[in-house]
Amino acid sequence: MPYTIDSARGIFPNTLSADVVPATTARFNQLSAEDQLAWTWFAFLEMGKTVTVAAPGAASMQFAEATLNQIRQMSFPEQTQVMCDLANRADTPICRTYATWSANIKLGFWNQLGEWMEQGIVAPIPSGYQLSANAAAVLEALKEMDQGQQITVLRNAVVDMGFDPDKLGSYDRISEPVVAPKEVSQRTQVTIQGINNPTVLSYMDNMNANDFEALIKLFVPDGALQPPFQRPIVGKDAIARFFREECQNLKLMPEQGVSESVEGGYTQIKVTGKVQTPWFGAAVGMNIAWRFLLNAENKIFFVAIDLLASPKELLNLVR
Ligand code: 45D
Repeated sequence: MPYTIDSARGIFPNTLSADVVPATTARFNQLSAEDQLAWTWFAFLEMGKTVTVAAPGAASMQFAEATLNQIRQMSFPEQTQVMCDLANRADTPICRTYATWSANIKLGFWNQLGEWMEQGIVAPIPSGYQLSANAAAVLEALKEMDQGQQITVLRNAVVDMGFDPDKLGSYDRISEPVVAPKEVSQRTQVTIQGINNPTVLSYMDNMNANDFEALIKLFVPDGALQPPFQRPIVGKDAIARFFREECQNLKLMPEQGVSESVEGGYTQIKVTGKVQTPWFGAAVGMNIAWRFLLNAENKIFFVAIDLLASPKELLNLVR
């Protein structure tokens, strides 16, 4: 076989992803817990000037409800302690519960706490809180980014909090209920300038329809999917789980692409375009590249999803 997952990761090496995101996340993680909470608060207020978060429905939030109510009953100092524990990734019952949640449940949990902080139900960031010089510099860096990059930094901050899931041992993962795929009559079809490969088109259309069963059939059994700034997820079972847990109600809007035959009957295809998350809807269009490697049977051996460095990168289809 001409490719391994590892070598596949290097296709279209000219693709410039937004390295500023992991760099900023690393700087954020160096801050004290107090600074992290205040920083996220200020970052969230900053974002709120231009976009609003779409709060998840009750069905998605039911799993966080018990913990949220527990926090609601606490005194302000206790609430502050819980939030610092989460930022510190401490070993507490709440931090352990948090670790079992999918990214969307974690985001919904913080979104609720943020609302309660605004309403005075949960301890606010003390008025006049002074960010450390480092934290202030990281906030300035965030302001320079495009919105897609900003929301990715915020998402990373939230996902990394709580007890380390790798240290939990075996546990039940808690994620939102899976929605039914869209009715066939409700589905839309993408068109991609320069691309007529049916697998790539079906990938986009099935993702947009939340039809994860059809979507996973496009992959080879030991295929891999690499989300932005992450290691590849390998194998159909793991990828299918990722689709159910993290990919509901995304909107993929691919625009253009380039396709090229490579060794062993494989085809490499790069597509660029926009992606919307249900959290922000049409208000935030992330600039994305998909780098596909398809085998001779036109099955997906590998696909990487990159958050691009700039809108200019949308036009970079260099092989
Ligand atoms: O600490 O083709 C307070 C894949 C202060 C699949 C707070 C994909 C205290 C394959 C403000 C309360 C998924 C890879 C905190 C495509 C405090 C595929 C709260 C890509 C924390 C295309 C903060 C999908 C809050 C992509 C509430 C790229 C923060 C999806 C909330 C990207 C932040 C989705 C939110 C992104 C961030 C979503 C809601 C980046 C959401 C980000």
